[in-house]
Formats: sequence, C-alpha cells, structure tokens
Amino acid sequence: MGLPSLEKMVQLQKRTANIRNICVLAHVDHGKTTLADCLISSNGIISSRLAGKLRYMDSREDEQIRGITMKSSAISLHYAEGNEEYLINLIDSPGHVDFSSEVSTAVRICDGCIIVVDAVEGVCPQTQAVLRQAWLENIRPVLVINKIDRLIVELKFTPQEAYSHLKNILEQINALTATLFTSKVLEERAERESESQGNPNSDPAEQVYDWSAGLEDTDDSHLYFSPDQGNVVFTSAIDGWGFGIEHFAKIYSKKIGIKREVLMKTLWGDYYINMKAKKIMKVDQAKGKKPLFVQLILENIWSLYDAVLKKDKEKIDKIVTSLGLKIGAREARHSDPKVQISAICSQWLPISHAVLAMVCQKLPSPLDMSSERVEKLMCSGSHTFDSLPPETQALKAAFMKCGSEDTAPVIIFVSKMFPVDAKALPQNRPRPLTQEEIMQRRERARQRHAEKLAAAQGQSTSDGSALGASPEGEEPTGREQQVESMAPKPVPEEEDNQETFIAFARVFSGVARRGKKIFVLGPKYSPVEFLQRVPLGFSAPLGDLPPVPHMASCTLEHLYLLMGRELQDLEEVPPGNVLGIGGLQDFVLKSATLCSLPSCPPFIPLNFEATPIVRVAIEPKHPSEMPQLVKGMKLLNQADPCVQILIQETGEHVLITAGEIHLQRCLDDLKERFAKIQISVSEPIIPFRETITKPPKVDMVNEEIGRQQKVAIIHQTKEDQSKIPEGIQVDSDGLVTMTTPNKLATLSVRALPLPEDVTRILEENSDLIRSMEQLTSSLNEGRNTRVIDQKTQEKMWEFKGKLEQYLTGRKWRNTVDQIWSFGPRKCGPNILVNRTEDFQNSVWTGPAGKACKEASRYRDVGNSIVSGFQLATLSGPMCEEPLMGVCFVLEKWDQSKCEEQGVSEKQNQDLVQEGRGAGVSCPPGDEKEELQDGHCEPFEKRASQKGESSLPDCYGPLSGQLIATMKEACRYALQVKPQRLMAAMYTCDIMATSDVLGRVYAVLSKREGRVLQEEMKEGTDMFIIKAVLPVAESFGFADEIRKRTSGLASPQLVFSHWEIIPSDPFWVPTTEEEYLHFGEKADSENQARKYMNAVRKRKGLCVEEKIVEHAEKQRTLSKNK
Ligand SMILES: Nc1nc2c(ncn2[C@@H]2O[C@H](COP(=O)(O)OP(=O)(O)OP(=O)(O)O)[C@@H](O)[C@H]2O)c(=O)[nH]1
Ligand SMILES: [Mg+2]
Repeated sequence: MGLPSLEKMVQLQKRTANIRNICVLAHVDHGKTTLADCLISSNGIISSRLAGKLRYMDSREDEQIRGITMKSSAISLHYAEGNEEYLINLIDSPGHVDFSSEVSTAVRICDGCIIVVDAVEGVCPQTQAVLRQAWLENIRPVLVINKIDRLIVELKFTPQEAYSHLKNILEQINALTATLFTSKVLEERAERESESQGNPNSDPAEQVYDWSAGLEDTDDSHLYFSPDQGNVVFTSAIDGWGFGIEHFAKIYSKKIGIKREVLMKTLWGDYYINMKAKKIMKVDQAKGKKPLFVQLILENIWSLYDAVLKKDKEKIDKIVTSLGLKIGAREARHSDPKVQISAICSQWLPISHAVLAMVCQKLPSPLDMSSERVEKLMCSGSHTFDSLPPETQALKAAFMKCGSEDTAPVIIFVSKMFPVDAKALPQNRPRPLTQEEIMQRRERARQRHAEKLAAAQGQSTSDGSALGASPEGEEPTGREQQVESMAPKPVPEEEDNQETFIAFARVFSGVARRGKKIFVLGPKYSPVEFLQRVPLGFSAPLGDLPPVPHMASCTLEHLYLLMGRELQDLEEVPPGNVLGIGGLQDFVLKSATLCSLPSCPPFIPLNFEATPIVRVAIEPKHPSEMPQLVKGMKLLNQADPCVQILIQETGEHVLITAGEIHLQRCLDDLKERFAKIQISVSEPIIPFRETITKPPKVDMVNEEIGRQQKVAIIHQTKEDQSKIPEGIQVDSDGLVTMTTPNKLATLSVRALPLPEDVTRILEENSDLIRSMEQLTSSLNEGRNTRVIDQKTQEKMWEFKGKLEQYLTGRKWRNTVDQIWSFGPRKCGPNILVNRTEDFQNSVWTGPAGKACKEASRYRDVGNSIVSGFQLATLSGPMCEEPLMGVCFVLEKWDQSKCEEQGVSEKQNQDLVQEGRGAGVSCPPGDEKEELQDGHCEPFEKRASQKGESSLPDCYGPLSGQLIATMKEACRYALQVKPQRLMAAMYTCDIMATSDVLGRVYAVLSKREGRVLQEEMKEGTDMFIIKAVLPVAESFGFADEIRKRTSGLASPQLVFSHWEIIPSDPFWVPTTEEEYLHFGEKADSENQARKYMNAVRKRKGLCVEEKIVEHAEKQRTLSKNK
C-alpha cells in the first residue's frame, strides 16, 4: 500500500465508526516499537526492508542508543480491508518502568490496546502493570504473542513444545485478567450494595446487572484472550510475519473441505483431525496425536525456518512455489537466512494484515465508548456521577454520541505536552514553491546572470572598476535576502529557545477548528463553582466572564496530524481523533480538559503507577546562568508527565524523577535542549522517614534484655537522658511534661509507635484525609459550600472502621474517636490523639464537650497544639526528615494558671482570634523543608506588639508559645523512645538465566537487597527473582547487574514502601557480650547511623562523630579522620 495522502487522512478522520485509537503496551523490550515499524511500513512511510531495524517511533537519539523507548508518540495509519477503509491512530508506548507515566498518557486517549508479550519471557511485571492500566481506563485489549521465531531458533522447541508453551502464556495472561475482573466486579458490587442501602427507594429494575447475584452469574467469557475468539495473534515482528487462526481457517476450509466455523473453533485447543474421515476429534493424549494448531500451522512454519536455516535451496523453492509467492532474486540469493525468512514470511503471513485486521474487528471505535467509561472520566475527586449538576450530567450524551454537528460541545483532553523544535513545525518548514514563485525566481536568476556577465565585461575593460563593482556585487545578495524572506516564515521564537510545546490530545466530542475559542479547565476546576458564580445562560463574549478559579480561555491556534516524527497541518479535527494542538503552552502545564462549555468537569487525573522518588539538586556550573536553569527546569517540568521540580528552602533547585534512566534523560534534556548550559548535579538525595519502635526484647548479640549481667557503665540510657534539658519531666513510661516559657500552660505528651497496618491505611487514604481536612476547614470558615456527598461520607466511615479494626487492645482503647489531627501537612501517616479531660476534639465530629468557659478557651488555642504537632511531624529529631507511623498522645493540658495570672480575658480572646488564623494558615505548605518554626513568626510579632500591655511577661502570646512547646514536647517524647530510621524500598524484578543467577544474588546482597521469591519460568531456563532493595543502595544497581551478567539480566525497580532499618542509629554496646562482639567503640558499621549522619551532613546539621575517643596513639589520628 502506498503512502496515503493528507487529503485521504482528512477524509478518513470524518468517518468516526472506522477510526481506531490504539496503543501498544508491553513489558520492556517485548517488541512494541518493532511491531509499530511493521505496521508503519505497510503504509509506505518506511521501507519494509528497514522495518524492525529503524525503530521509527524512537525518534530521540538516546532512545536509539539505549534501544528503549522513552516517550509515547502517535502516528496515523490507513488500513483497507475489503471495501472498508480504516484510520488507525497508533500510539507506541515505553515499557520501562521509569517511563510508565507515558503509558498513562497514552491509554487515556485510546479506546483499545495491543498487549505484546514476548513468547520466551511470557508475562512479566510490566505486562501486569500495563494490563491493569488498560483495565483502569476501561479500554479493551487484544493480545499479540511476539518473537515466536525465538522459540524456533533460540529455544529449539518442537512445534508440540511450542504449542504447550504458548498455551501456558495464554493461561497466565488470562489468569491475570480474571484477577482484575474479579476485583472489579467485587468492588462494583460493594458499591452498588452500599448505594442501594443508602437509597432504599431505588428501583431494582433500573439496575442493568444484578451484581448481588454474585460473580458466577456475570458473563466474562468475552474478556479472555483466546485465538478462537480472534483476539490473539502470533507474530515475529523482526521477521515481519504474524497470523491469527482465522487466516488458516480460511485456507484449510478450502483445502480440506471442513467448514470455516468449525475450524475456527478447533484450530486452537486439543483437537486433531482424522484426515480419512475428514472429521475433527478431541485429542486423546495416549494416542500421541498432534493438535490441529501444531499439525496445520506450526509445523509449516517450523519446516520453512528449518529449510532456510539449513540453506536447503530445493526445499525452499518448493515451499515458495507451493505458497504461490514470488521472491526477489536479491533476497533469494542473500547469504543471511534472516533476509530470506522475512522475504518469504512477510508475503506469506504479512504481520500488518494480521494485526490490523484484528484491531479493526475486535477493538471498539470512538462511537462505542461505554457509559461506564464516560462516567468514570467525568467524576474526578470523590464526586459520584449523580452528584454532578444536571448541565454536567447532560454532557454524557455528547461523549457517547461523539457527534460532529455544530451544536455538539467540543470536548478535548490533553494528556501531555511534548516539546518539538519550532523549526520542525509545518508552518515554519519551507513549503513547496508555487508556479508563480518559480517563474519569479527564474527571472531573477537570469537577471543576476546577465549582471554578472556585464560586470565581468566591465572588469576586463576598465582597471579601476573594483571599487565601482562592489556595490553592484552586493546587490544580488540583497535580492537573495529578499527571496529568503519570501520563502519560509521566520521562526517566531527568540534565538536561544527554539522549543515549542504541542499538546498530545484527543477530541471526545464536537469538531476542533482552528481559531475556535475554548475553555481550558485545570484539574481542580469545578463546574459547580462556575454555575454558582455565573448566571445560567450567560451570553456575553467569553472575555467578559467573571474570573473563575482554574479556568482560562484560549484559542485553538494550530491543529496537527501526528505522524510519528512529523506533524501535518490540519484546519479541523472531527471527533474521535487523536491530534496535536499548538499554542497551548501558556495555558496548559501538563494535562488539561478543553471544552466549549463551562459545565464540563475536568477529566479524572491520569493514573500514574510510578512514584517520583529519585531527587537531585541541580545548579549551573556558572552561577550567572541561573536564569537559564530556572527557565530550562520549567520547560522540563512541562515536557514530562511525571517529573517534579521544586525549590527548597535552602534555595536548591531539586529535580525528582522516577528512576535512574529517567533522571539521566531529564538531565540530558536539560543540558541539551531546555537550558543549554553546563550544570552540576548533586549526589541523589535519598529520602528517609523517622519513626519509633517498641523497645527491643533482645540485645545486639541476641541475648534477652534484662537477663544478662549489666556491665559497669550503662552508656545508652545515660546518653539518652543527657539529651533532655532540665525543667522537662519525663516519667518512666515516656510521658514528657513541658511548660510554656511563661509557665502558664503545661502539656504532657507521649509518643507511641503505630501498628504497621495502621500506617499503611493512613498512607493509602491520604487523599481522603486531605479532603476531610478541606471540608472541616471550609466549615470552620463558615463556607458551607461543599455539601459532603454520600460517597465521601461512606469512605470516611469505612476508613474509620478500618482504623478501629487495627487499633485494638487496652492501649488503644477509644483512640480512633479521639484522633485530633493527622500530620505532617494534615494528611500524613502520623496521628495526634487528644486524651485531655477538659477539652475534646476529634477529626470525625469536630470540637465537642463541655460548653463552659474553660472549654472554649481550650478550643480557641487548640489550633496551636495542632500546629505544634504538624511541625514536629514534619521534621524529626534524628535528621530532620518527616515522621512516619507515630502516634502522639496529648495526655494532659493544663491551662488553669492563665486564669490565676489574671490575664485580661477580653484581650486574650482578641489574640486568640488571630492565633486561630495563624494556626490554620501555617501547615499546608507546598514543600517539605520550608515549614520551620519561624514560619509563624510574623503573627507572633504582630500579636506580641499588640499584647504587650496586657501580658505580664515577655514571652509573647500564648498561642505562639503553645506551638513551640507542643513541638518540643513531641520531639522529646520521641527521643525517649527507641528511634529508628525508615528507608524507602524498591521492589525489583530481575529476569536472569540460571548461569548468571549466582552473580545476581551477589550484587543484591552486597547492596542490602532481600530476595522475596524466586521462580522458574516454565519451559525455559529463565528465573524471575523478586527482591526488595533500599533506594539508598540502588544507584548504579541496574548497571552493575547488567555488567556482571554480561547484559543477560536487567532489573526493573519500582518504589514500593518504607521499611524500618532495624539497627538503632544511637546504639552503643552496654553489655559484656556486646563489648566482646563489637568492641568498646562499636565502630563497626552501623547502617542506620551512616544514613543518619549523611543526611545531617547534607543539611548542615551538627554530626556527632567521635573521631578519636581515646587518643592513645597519636599516629592514628589523621588516619581515622
Ligand atoms: N527475535 C526477535 N526479536 C525481536 C522481535 N521483535 C523485536 N525484537 C527485538 O527485541 C528488541 C526490543 O525491541 P523493541 O521493539 O525496541 O522493544 P520495545 O517493546 O519497543 O521496547 P521498549 O520500548 O524499550 O519497551 C530489539 O532488539 C528487537 O530487535 C521478534 O519478533 N523476534
Ligand atoms: Mg519501544
């Protein structure tokens, strides 16, 4: 098929039913880009000889060098089958975990996907991840089992073995589908049950499915992959062939005279054929019959490979003639068997046909969008579809209709912004000259030639003509410039930055036209708020709209057809198409919803699987280039869906990426593309968390504590005590009592480690906690705008129930009801529990209790206590890292002395009013380290000026003192408990052959990794090792593994959880055995202390390192330093 013209594509874009928006998803290196090459070559965009070698969609240089895809990119293809013509918008995605956010941007704008699985490696971790993403987005998958040639050439399987192996892969992937399906059904059932409980009047007949009837009644057969369903093809992308069983069913039904339908059902599965009787029967294993798939399909392919690899010319010729193919003389003579194979197979079983036919038949068009998907896309946050305003609900019909009439609202989703060189934009490319221009040019050239001739003649006649000739000589240049300015338009950008951003988008409804005005809705935009502010039927021009938060309006300046490495200009894009939009870079940061109606809600945020975890600080080599760096980092932030940039309190510019390769790519981009300056990059900043544990039962030599004889000095307790200054009471149980500097209020705080499950629940529900917090604060401010919708309420109770389930036992009695706040930032994994008697307050019900005067005093300064707690949880005493899994219990809070001191009630009240404001405004800061004690200072100063006359002391207002005292009390309460560091952990999946297994283990154990599971892939000698590895030890890990195993194993690292480092950073030997074992100075490696000191050094905190304790030998001093 030839290269389709732009007009053809424009025409195809209008036939919505024949559009397929699909993406190719798989584990890294399973052959997505190679497959895309094959499909692209079918359109003549690249030559079929180069397919698989070029990797056309990998347009970046580093993608080509590393051999992995790093971004998703789209290309539009034309495919004709019979009388039907299709437009296929194909998106190639990366398989490496570091770039999994790019997969999210791709699945959002597709309706279906091709899951590619390597026939040798089978289902891998990323296969699971991408299948899950496809499910979460409600897009339909089809399966391509690729690299079948490896089963023949590398594993040397017989066709029968290959069949069993393939069956196995299908079973694995179907098992995965089943798990996804079951969890989804159960989830929905639970949802529906709770809905119907909440709404007893609902008519059961309205429900499409009766979910309560259970799983077994739900038909799920269409979800599974099976060749007889037509949703599986077998391919070898590198050799350019592929087939679904339909192809063979067609051939053999003619050849052996069995109905095609029968063959479709039996070509895959344990059936064999009795040739004589022309009957198909179930395989009886004992008789050793071959299944049809082996006999009629695989054996033919195997014998072809066999003949070509053995260079059996006769046999090859025979096969080629029997298949009725024509092989070019060049290929037939080629010494490389691969060339011959691909020449024969790509004619016999063209891969593009097999794959694209399946895509067109089995994947939905934009018109088939399910109502379930639409509702899910529209319901961001905790809103249910039913809770949306009626104007918004009405848009669902537009989504489903995907109409192109003028009345249809235009709805576009931008899933990412990608940078392109401004010169590469179609409007800046030199366009072909028109006939007229060619004429003009010819005329000018003729004139120039004539002038030159004349000048040459003049020179030969007069000697002094050099001077006179020069102005004449310049003239042509002047004209040339004129010509230049007439041809391509100059690039509008300034010299140093030629990058411009194109939005990677899809039209969901209406026609996107150039020049159309449209609303840009940010992720936090709320149509409810708009409808409240702007009267219904607002008809003034868009520019006159009152300002609405998170909404802007812009014009669609340029529309493009995405063609892999190129863009084509379009005037309009009908609904259901993937497109590029230019000119949005000032309106859209990373993703956005564009709509012609303001009643449209923003789409739900993209589902990112990877968490950015690797941080580095960046600075320019030459300090004067700071502005370029800042600008470059902004551009980088816009260009990458998952990168985060921030400026720390210290002024450092920090870049957070998903992993090492991602980091490398970001730095390259920054250096070469966005900032174009030399930069220096810090060592990766590794995040830690601080926590406390229960006191250990055994000591460091595994002796039970308490039994062994104590040696003379009890170092540790002594040191611990010495950290607590005088005037602070600590009881034996760890209860810290502290008084405010003016001695008027006393607080008693205890720190307790939370059970692991509770910490996990807190982490999982941080979004919910945040929305609870927002709700309370808006209620407090008297803005009763947001009515809690039922779903949030239910989730809240469910969350509370879960906490109650895990916080059991005497120690935790009533704790859940007494939770006052979460921290840090009011949504973190630590809790503040209020057990004071005079004043009760809980996150669930708000302040309650006695309505006496005292209680109201407590209530008014309560925010100071919460602020103190927030500050304490934001940075712990060990190395100022955030806390995790700690519960602070406020046991006593005595403020009665305030009264005695006769502080004027009224004035105090005034202050308190202000204090409340400060307490609220302080915590939800954007980034970690910026919240320090001094942050609330302006308020303190202000208040103290005002309150000087009324307060008898010089300590400032009570609320400020309470914040500081609470913070300090929490810190001391932590310090009297066994403190521990928590390390961020990666899970790591490594695939390795048995011979390099030992080396993989060696690298893992050197880096403190822990193997969780080791599994052998059936039928191969590959092992899959699942391990956990501290992030702190992971730098260079992938490289080391690759080097040690000569590239045979490569790990995939994904952030998984936080884990307590068992060793105590403050540990010193206290018993005789410990002395014997570790030596008096215990200077053997203490991992936790090493990490802690590294962080302290980085933050410029003092590090307690005993360089030389007993300087018996002066000589060693310099060494030990
Ligand atoms: N033997 C064999 N090798 C293949 C086949 N398809 C792809 N490959 C090879 O597999 C390697 C990876 O192919 P890619 O197409 O880059 O894989 P990918 O899935 O795009 O990889 P990422 O984009 O990095 O996730 C390349 O070396 C290909 O040559 C195949 O059918 N058979
Ligand atoms: Mg790729």
